[in-house]
Amino acid sequence: MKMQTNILLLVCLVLFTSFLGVCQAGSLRKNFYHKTCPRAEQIVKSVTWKHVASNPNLPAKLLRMHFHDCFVRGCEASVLLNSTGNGPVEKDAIPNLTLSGFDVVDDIKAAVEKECEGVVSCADILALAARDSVSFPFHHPMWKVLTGRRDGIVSSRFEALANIPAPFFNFTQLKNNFASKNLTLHDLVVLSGGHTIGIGHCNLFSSRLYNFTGKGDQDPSLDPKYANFLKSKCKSLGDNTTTVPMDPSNNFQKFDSSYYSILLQNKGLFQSDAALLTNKQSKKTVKELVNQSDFFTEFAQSMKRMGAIQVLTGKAGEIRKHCWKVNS
Ligand code: HEM
Ligand SMILES: *[C@@H]1O[C@H](CO)[C@@H](O)[C@H](O)[C@H]1NC(C)=O
Ligand SMILES: *[C@@H]1O[C@H](CO)[C@@H](O)[C@H](O)[C@H]1NC(C)=O
Ligand SMILES: *[C@@H]1O[C@H](CO)[C@@H](O)[C@H](O)[C@H]1NC(C)=O
Ligand SMILES: *[C@@H]1O[C@H](CO)[C@@H](O)[C@H](O)[C@H]1NC(C)=O
Ligand SMILES: *[C@@H]1O[C@H](CO)[C@@H](O)[C@H](O)[C@H]1NC(C)=O
Ligand SMILES: *[C@@H]1O[C@H](CO)[C@@H](O)[C@H](O)[C@H]1NC(C)=O
Ligand SMILES: CC(=O)N[C@H]1CO[C@H](CO)[C@@H](O)[C@@H]1O
Repeated sequence: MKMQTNILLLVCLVLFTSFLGVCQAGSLRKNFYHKTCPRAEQIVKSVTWKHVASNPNLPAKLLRMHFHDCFVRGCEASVLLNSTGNGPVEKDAIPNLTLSGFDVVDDIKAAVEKECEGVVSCADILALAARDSVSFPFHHPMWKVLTGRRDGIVSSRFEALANIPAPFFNFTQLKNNFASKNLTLHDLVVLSGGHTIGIGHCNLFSSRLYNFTGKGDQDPSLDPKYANFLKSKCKSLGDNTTTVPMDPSNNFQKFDSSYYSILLQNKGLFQSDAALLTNKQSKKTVKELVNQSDFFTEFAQSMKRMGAIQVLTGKAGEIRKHCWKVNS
């Protein structure tokens, strides 16, 4: 993997001088706004950091929002649209019930618009804000974000439900879901590491505690002591208000490789987490990613691939004036 990446980099470097563009994801580019809005990325970062400084839960919200955006119609900010009465939008879909951070995106957009009106897309703002929020404690960018995305004009709840993987998915379903976005098994394991930060609602995993096969039983693949802890938090199957940290090992706000360590201790919160141990190849990758510097390197690569899913570029789509509604 490392080797391949290095060779690719080398090939890119050689080709770069003669054929600009070959090594870009789609037609996204590094610093797309350097002429049209030179301070855009700086503004996104400073507004994001201002918010994260007072809300350490924000990185998890923005990272998940970017993931959801990219998996439905591609990274084109459809996740940010509010319903206009013409049917339910992505925000209204079940997986979105717990998304938040929309107000932060709106705040960033307002600051960017003040500097350069109608230039910077909401899709790019979301991609940058996800990166910048996670990077805040590290004081440097944890992955590169190419820019030049444009905003879509459609959002539907139906599509969100059909495209976002569910927490009860098994390995095959997860792999197929990622393959449908041209993401590999490796990307699946690496990006699942996003669950090193943030929280999960009880009802999304409590069947593992109380009724795994419909016989009032517990998921045998879940560590029994951890299951007891979870039961002490989640008192019933239908509890949709209580939340627990997804990473029980240390600080659930800390972006690190501990997701893989707890997974190997059978403390993955969702069935979709535990499922990564049910396949030989993916289990091997889980073990490799316990190494934090390897996880960070691989996460950067996979985020770049996720951030390029079905992007709108060139003259496609539009640059929204407000992230919550399409231009009229
Ligand atoms: C592999 C398939 C995935 C499934 C089935 C899945 C499922 C879930 C579920 C059910 C939650 C809990 C939501 C809640 O109860 O509020 C969650 C949270 C989260 N997910 Fe995923 N997810 C997946 C992949 C990803 C990816 C690729 C990322 C980003 C790289 C990601 C980042 C997050 C984050 C940061 C949270 C915490 C959100 C918060 O604290 O509010 N997930 N995920
Ligand atoms: C759009 O929806 C969000 C919640 O999804 C809400 O907080 C916000 O006020 C709405 N914005 C407008 C302008 O209606
Ligand atoms: C995964 O789930 C699908 C759909 O429910 C099912 O057809 C398949 O048999 C399951 N695969 C495994 C390995 O359990
Ligand atoms: C995946 O790649 C194929 C072949 O290049 C392409 O036709 C398809 O649109 C891609 N799908 C996504 C979701 O990017
Ligand atoms: C457990 O699942 C079975 C089968 O789906 C169902 O009949 C039963 O009502 C469930 N038990 C509880 C307590 O919900
Ligand atoms: C939580 O469950 C209650 C009772 O089943 C239901 O009325 C409510 O709409 C649910 N809330 C959410 C956010 O799903
Ligand atoms: C983690 O991987 C890096 C290189 O990928 C290596 O230099 C380092 O020794 C590894 N750390 C551990 C604890 O194995
Ligand atoms: C955060 C967010 O936008 N949540 C919305 C999810 O969808 C429901 C309707 O199904 C809205 O009431 C929430 O505001």
